[in-house]
Amino acid sequence: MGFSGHRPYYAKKDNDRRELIFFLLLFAVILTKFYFLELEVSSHATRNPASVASSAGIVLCLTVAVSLFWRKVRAFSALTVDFLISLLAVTDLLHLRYYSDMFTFMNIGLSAQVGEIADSVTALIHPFDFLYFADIPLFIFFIYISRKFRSVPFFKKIGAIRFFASLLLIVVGVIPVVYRFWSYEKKVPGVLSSMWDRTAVCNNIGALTYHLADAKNAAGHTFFKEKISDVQISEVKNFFKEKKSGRAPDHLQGFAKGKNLIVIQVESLQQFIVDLRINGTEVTPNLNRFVRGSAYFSGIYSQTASGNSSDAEFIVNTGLYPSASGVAYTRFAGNRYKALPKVLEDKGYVSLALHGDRPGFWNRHRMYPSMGFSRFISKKDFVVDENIGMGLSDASFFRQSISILDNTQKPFYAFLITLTSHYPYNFDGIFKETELNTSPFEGTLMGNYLTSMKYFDDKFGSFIEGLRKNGLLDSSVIALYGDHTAIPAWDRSSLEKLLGRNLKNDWEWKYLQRIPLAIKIPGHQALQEEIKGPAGLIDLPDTFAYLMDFEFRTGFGTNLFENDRSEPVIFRNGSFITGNVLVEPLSRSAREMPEGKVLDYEKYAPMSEEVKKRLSYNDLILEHDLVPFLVRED
Ligand code: GP9
Ligand code: MN
Repeated sequence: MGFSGHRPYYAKKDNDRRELIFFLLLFAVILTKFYFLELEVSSHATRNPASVASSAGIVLCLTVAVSLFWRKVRAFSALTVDFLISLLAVTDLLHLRYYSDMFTFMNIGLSAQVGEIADSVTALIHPFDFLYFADIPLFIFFIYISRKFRSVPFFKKIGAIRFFASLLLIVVGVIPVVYRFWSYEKKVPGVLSSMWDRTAVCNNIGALTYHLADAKNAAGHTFFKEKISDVQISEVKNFFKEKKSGRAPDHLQGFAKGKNLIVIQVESLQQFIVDLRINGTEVTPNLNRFVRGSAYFSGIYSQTASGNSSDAEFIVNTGLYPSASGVAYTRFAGNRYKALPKVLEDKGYVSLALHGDRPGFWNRHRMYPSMGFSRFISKKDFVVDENIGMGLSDASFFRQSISILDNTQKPFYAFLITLTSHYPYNFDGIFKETELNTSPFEGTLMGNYLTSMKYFDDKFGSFIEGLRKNGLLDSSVIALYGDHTAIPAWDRSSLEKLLGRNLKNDWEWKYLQRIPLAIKIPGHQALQEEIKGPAGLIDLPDTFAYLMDFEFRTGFGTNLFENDRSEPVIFRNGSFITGNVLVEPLSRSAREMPEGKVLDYEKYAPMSEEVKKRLSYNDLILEHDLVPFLVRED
């Protein structure tokens, strides 16, 4: 080769620069790829300096780390890293186009769904996407040409100075990443482990930092899982085998067999809304009428944890408690469930979920198939003719749902989740369409909440009318409930003012944290009295099983129509309600609700142990994917 034999003195320096240029280019190119990816996530990518620094920090660590590899494999390793990271970016692109969601390592292994997207890859990929890999042949060409015209090696041995300088650069790279993790978690606590909206996380902290957080979650859940013994599995299995159902009225048993099931989960519908009047006007006249024509349960407590809406959905469909940490929908979408949609599909039903948000929000696009829904009609499928707040307006959602249900094969199980009445309840369209004098709460969170409930009620009224017209009202069990509470503790005083009662103490406040549940049974008269006993959404699958005559074997709930219910309502933090007593084992307290009379905790200690046991069984089921074992006959 040209210069061998009499190497000029500057060749060594020249050589240094070529390798440096190579890694600098690699650094810049990777960052650029993610810059463009972030524009696909949102054309208004936030890109605050801390997020940009974090992305740069990650790429710096990667490039510097790979630059320390053995000289002979350095080029190959660097280009492999480049290829893999480009593949990650393109996978994100395809996910964004297909699910409106980022790719997550948590969903790796959901084979059926990987297959589903694989079929569509050719349809989703655009010719410009190949540009994400275009740098790789250019780098190869650069190395090839450089080697052709230089005798000195392109990649150098690592000396001590370079080694320590590289370590220093890695430290420099790590600092902004740690800072961004910390600052984002501080601003939105729990966001990185819950990941309820991956695109929003990505928009806030950058795609690379999102992937790092996601990889951390996936690794944590995969590698730090405790082993489970056969004895533990049998213990959990026995619990469900021995779970007894209490006596319930015979005339309701199987009364609604073969009917359609329509479950409506209403965003932020809190119990105090039912029959509420403000300035002489009923806030939710249609809901109140529906409640009067149904079995109405006024003692239902929200059992959701950090998964909010998705936890309510999870509880209602699986009969399991939410995840102890993180969110069941994002952590355990790969599990095998015998959930309501699956059980009903096995009985010849068609199960479909309808929701006006992006399919990827809360990982629904993954979780629904796992629970056995064969169809998910999301914002991607609805005609988005009206957008309010987070997605399709309830008006349009209900209107379109009517005709979808009309055209669905019978019997069906339809799970509808509303969206417009989402915190902070102040989306423009709500006010345009709703008349309600909320004085003296106009313009406040409470005033807006009442207006959004009135908005929901108007649209719900039209939905019920639509069902009546197409005959579905008389051929379907319709259950309606609120997913979780609406008024945050900081706004306690508004609720006190609205209801004219004192809510200063925790037990008074807790009593108000109820959500309504109404079940309309076709062909059956409404129950005369509301059912006031404490219960939870976890009891819904067993209740449907009783009314519609099917078996539901893997839920922790019990039938809500049982005569002498004594089951505790269990919350994810281990506290529970039994009768009218709120028990908090962590502080060893037992108090009557809502008056707050102190009771002897010791009396409730055995039940606290039972509650703890059930929650630990729940964790084992989720962590170790035990549902298939629970239903296996052996
Ligand atoms: C969005 C909606 C979110 O799809 O369900 O509700 P949230 O979990 O924030 O209450
Ligand atoms: Mn919600």
